[in-house]
Amino acid sequence: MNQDQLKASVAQAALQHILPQLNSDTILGIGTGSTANFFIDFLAEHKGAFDGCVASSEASAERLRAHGIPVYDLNESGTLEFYIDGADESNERLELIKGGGAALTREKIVAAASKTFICIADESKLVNVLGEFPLPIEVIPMARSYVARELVAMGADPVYREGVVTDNGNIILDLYNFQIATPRAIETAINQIVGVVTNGLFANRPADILMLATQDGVVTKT
Ligand code: ABF
Repeated sequence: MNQDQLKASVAQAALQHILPQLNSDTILGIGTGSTANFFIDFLAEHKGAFDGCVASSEASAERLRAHGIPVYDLNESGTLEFYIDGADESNERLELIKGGGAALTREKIVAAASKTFICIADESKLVNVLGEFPLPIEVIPMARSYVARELVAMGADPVYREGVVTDNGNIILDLYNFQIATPRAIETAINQIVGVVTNGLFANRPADILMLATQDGVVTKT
């Protein structure tokens, strides 16, 4: 299987996992990215089986609406039963780096508001130590240089993602050359820098279930 086929297979497996637990009141949290897109497209075939979705990005909201799936504001939905989303990296503790698609803040909010976070990815995303993938940080635009200096002082190499404005009107700094041996502590420390909206480490609230597509089938880790 190529990478797209792997992504489609894990999206289908996640759908089969949640389908028996859906009812007409269920509102799902839906993430962003190519794996989440496969999930949205498969989910559309079952749109009578649940109420609707909260999306972690404008792009996913549009894709859901195009399938005729109702999209709710998180403020009107209450706690979500499941959040299904991809990741850029995961370790064995299901701590993640997310935000390669610049939707990290909304993703983190939807994850926080969900009972069960199911992360779907192909096996290339599983690593021993997080940080090979550059860690995204969403920053208030006027704080960009200040935050970058603070991150350099932490030993990282921040790079401004040119031309990208998040759905919240902010900018992204990507941290290169930054091995993350203690994800929970580093997530908390970066969030303490004034001007940081959030960072792409999902360690204090990791995934609950990681479904990984391999050439031999989908492996589920909890
Ligand atoms: C999102 O999608 C992000 O947090 C992450 O950046 C990305 C993973 O992308 P893909 O599924 O396209 O590999 O959930």
